[in-house]
Amino acid sequence: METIFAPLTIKGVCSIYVIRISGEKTLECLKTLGIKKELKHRQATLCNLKDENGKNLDEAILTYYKTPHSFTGEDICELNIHCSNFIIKKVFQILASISDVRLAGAGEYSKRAFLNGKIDLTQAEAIIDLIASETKLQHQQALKQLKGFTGKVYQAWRQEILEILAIMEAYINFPEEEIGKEIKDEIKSRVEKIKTDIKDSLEDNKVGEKIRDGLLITIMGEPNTGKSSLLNYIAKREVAIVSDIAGTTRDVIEVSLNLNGIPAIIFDTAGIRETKDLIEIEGVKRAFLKAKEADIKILLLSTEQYNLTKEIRKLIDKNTIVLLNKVDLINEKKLNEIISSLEKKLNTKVIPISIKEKNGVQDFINKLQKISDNIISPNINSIITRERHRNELMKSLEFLESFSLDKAIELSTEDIRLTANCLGQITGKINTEEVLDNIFSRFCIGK
Ligand SMILES: Nc1nc2c(ncn2[C@@H]2O[C@H](COP(=O)(O)OP(=O)(O)OP(=O)(O)O)[C@@H](O)[C@H]2O)c(=O)[nH]1
Ligand SMILES: [Mg+2]
Repeated sequence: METIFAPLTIKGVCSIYVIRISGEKTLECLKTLGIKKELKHRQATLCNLKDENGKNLDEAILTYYKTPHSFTGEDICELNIHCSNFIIKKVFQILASISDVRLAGAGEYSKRAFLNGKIDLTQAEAIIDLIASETKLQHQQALKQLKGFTGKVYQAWRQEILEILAIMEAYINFPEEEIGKEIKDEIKSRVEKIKTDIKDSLEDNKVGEKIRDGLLITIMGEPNTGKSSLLNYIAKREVAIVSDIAGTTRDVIEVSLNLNGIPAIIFDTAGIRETKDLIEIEGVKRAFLKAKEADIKILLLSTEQYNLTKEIRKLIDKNTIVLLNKVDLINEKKLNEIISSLEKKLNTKVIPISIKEKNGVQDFINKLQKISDNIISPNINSIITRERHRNELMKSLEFLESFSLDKAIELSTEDIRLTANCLGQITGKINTEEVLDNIFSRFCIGK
């Protein structure tokens, strides 16, 4: 296999730039860079790098990892060089001039680590998640997965399935033997147990995926109630255009948020109303779609506009926060009247706010955090963190559900074998090039 090299850091205004070399020719690469010193495993060594004419190029710190005790399992050397365009270019040129040495492709280090059995696929995915993590929960989840917690669960299920498979295959190999009742009962109860475990893991409200991708929060309401003003307030910047013209927002505008460690994406949408304007019609359609896929909906009414159409009312559920904005425009008596009439009609609490005067907004944020917490907390330790894993588990469950010892043994064994395949796909015990390419192509160079 070719030896590969790539930067681990980005060129910019910084002092040190790190290049990793991995593969059989790592030591030859170092020699070509003029390094004569003997390098010790996992030890940093100060070295002089030379150019192709043997002239001093840089003073660098090199860390060497001897195969198989490295990230990729191959010989690795990490060069900490000075971040100069000239030095970087020279080192790249010198390395690329060696035969069978080339620049690494996207995700190639992690792919080699996987192929050499250093990490499983869930751990490879966790590397991407860890690097992308922005909130405490994302960080915790990715780290747990990187430590192998997720992979171990899938592995244990697969192992159990493989043991059941072994028992059943023995009977296929010796057809004259009848499966005794005791063994049948044992197989049945072991299959039942895994089925329950997989079912339980699937009933997690997709919290693992929500932690990765963020809770979806949609602000909706009639035109001019202050939806864009609310988004800007939450985002602490002017992301959306605010105006007193009804129908200002026509597309979906999104902002990422960190709700006390919980990642979220909040969407501002077009004001919902009947209109003949084609662009606005499309905006309203998108607003409804966003409201439907949201984990949390914020229905924004205003003291100028608090009538509710049937369509909007239908969208209200237990994860909807109803806000009455622009309370600065009316007196307290009128406000109390409106609030109590709305609460009676909608059978839910209505929070009065004035975005203009920043009144009541904290009550709203507290409520938003409480609802987010209620969605995430019950399943905070869910195992599934990606749709890919969920799909394989759903397929596994289908095979286990179709499994029955009343079928011909060859058929029931096939259900178990297919279950093992699906579970194997998650950690990569059974790998198809397609799955691998799909996963590693999401990495960038140097990972
Ligand atoms: N008095 C008062 N005016 C407000 C308040 N919040 C927003 N506004 C004003 O209400 C008008 C509409 O605000 P937007 O945020 O554009 O409303 P919107 O709901 O996004 O409107 P569309 O995009 O048309 O659906 C603007 O003139 C805002 O300045 C408030 O708390 N009090
Ligand atoms: Mg708007």
